[in-house]
Amino acid sequence: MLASQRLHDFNRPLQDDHQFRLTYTQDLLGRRGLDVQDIVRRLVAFQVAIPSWALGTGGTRFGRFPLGGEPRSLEEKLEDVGLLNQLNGSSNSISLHIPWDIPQDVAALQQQLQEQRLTIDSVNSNTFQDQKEQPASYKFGSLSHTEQAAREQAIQHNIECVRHGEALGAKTLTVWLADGSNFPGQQHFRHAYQRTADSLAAIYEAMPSDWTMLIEYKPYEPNFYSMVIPDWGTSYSLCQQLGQQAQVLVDLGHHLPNTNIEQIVGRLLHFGRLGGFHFNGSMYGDDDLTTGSMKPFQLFLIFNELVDGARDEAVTNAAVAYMIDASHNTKDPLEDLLQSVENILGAYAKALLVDRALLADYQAANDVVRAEELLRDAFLTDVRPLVQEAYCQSGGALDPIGAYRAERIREQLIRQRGKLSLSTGL
Ligand code: PSV
Ligand code: MN
Ligand code: MN
Repeated sequence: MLASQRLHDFNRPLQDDHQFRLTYTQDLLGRRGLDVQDIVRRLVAFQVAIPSWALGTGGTRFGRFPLGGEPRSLEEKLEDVGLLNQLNGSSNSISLHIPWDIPQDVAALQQQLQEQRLTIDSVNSNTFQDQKEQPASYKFGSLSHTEQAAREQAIQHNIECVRHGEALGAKTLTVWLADGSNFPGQQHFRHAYQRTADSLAAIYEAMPSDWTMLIEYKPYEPNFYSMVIPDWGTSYSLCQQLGQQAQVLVDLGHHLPNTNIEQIVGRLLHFGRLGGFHFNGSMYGDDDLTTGSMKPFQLFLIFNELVDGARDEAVTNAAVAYMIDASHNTKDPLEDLLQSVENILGAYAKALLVDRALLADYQAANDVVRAEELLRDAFLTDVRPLVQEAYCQSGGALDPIGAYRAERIREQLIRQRGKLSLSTGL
């Protein structure tokens, strides 16, 4: 844990410059009738969950090059998330992946969560790998498997995930299935879908009534001919059959190139089925790069839909869970997560600048150019002083990565955990 006095000392020499930039931004936006304090309050309240599997190096099926100081246990993962949250005040929860993160000492973990003011966001099941001593193999699928024993095993694993989550106060189960086929003819599309729907129904029934099941889709990989849940339409149809506690999860990297993700977000909001996000950056596919590193305009347009939906009384979508799903082999994962959160907050801040009434007028008048320019103007506004102010107001660092480096945190972690420590992950 970082002493808050250290962050205070770190911020002091940066305050003068920050205040200058903040005042300028406040004046500029004030002239447009925007309430900057309200925007900052919203940024302070906005929280993005950190996945346990992003705290170490990974995200490659080739070589893994450990950076050192990676968390070796769930307790150490919580420590890392607590640290991130101290630095930026925007990451107060962690997503777990079972069996990598099976809680051992539940009482001790509960206490740690309380001390670090963290919560467990979601529990992710893993039926894409075989575990030691597991009787049935997932080589040919899990919830969709042709053999009942494999399906049953996968169902029980998901229920077990819910039980682990319950012990720690989580309320969300995220299901991502690797099920699918690699060659034409390998799998009967309709039957595989139905087996999956039936398996999900068994899990859904075992879930407590205040839990949400998030169903993730992905068009390819590890199966390259067909995935059982390849697209939002399939996720949506499964949710419709399951009930109101089932919601679609949009992972930004799980789309074919050039997919209009913001429109998918708008559609799901319209249907009240947008359950959550896995934020990441994508150049080609499921690249799991830093959020906002590749397509910042797209990220802004996604937030534009979210803000629009939140302000529209006709939209009855339940709360959306925000998570990061990334994995790195070249960057320090903690620095990457700080960057990702900053880009997410920036995109959100920009979406809050959009004059929705004016946009609606332009749309009604089919003024294509003005409507587009309105969005571009918000996107091109420098909102960094607002994000920094939000960090500051939540007791964090004006420059989280700067503070992380100044405090030599990675070096400290290497001293504590060793140069070769490898965290469990993808
Ligand atoms: C695999 O594509 C994946 O990246 C999915 O996005 C899941 O959310 C994540 O792994 C963790 O299982
Ligand atoms: Mn994901
Ligand atoms: Mn993925």
